Amino acid sequence: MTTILKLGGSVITDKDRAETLDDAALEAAAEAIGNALARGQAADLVVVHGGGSFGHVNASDHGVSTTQGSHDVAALHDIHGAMKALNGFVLSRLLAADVPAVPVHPLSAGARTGDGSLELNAAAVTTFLGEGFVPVLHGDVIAHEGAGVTIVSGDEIVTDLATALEADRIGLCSTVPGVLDGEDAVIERIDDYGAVESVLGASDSTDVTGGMAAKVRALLGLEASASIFGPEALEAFLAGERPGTTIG
Ligand code: IP8
Repeated sequence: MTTILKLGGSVITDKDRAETLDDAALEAAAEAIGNALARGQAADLVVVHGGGSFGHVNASDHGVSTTQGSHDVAALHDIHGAMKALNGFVLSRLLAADVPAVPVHPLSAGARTGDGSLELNAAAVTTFLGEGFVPVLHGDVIAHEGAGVTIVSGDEIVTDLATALEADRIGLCSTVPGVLDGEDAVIERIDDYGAVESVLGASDSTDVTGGMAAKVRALLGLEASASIFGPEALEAFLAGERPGTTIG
């Protein structure tokens, strides 16, 4: 049973203050994961995290997005360095919670072809899983044929890995308790993008990879259904429940 869990960048960082962790939230998430593993839940777990206040500002300063590339090696190191720094914090909190976490940096594990398709080599992830580790990936810069480097978001990594690993469960831990309707109530189930398009707004901080609408659209394309939920529901998700909004 393979589970892919995305920890949203806005959950684990203070999205409005440059390169600032939300350490309490990160530690709580790490503890929830550690507790689940100790109880024998979420056996084959892959963690992916977003950037939040790390990476996005660097990317936007250098004019790099998922489609707009750069050949500037300094830009590459600046963006990757910010994401690697955040990944280091995530790993340290997971290790402190007894999670056997290992980094897998997308920069060195894949590329985009000329048409922008992502080709991620999942060999390290599957082998780490088989050997009992918890691979931890993140949004990153990635080589892009004809464009230098572009951004790959954590969400894109989640959807790509979900297919490659034939994941059974996909969870996106976000700051909100699910996808919200016009009255801020959690929508229990989404099967069709058109039905919710009008209530899905854009993200309000600097986010070069695009908010809730993009998440829902990508998750609807997957074989397995996915859950979007808030940090308070992380333990429930890892225990096998479907908190928040179920997509697809
Ligand atoms: O927060 C972004 O990852 P995301 C990674 O999952 C960047 O969109 C900007 C380098």
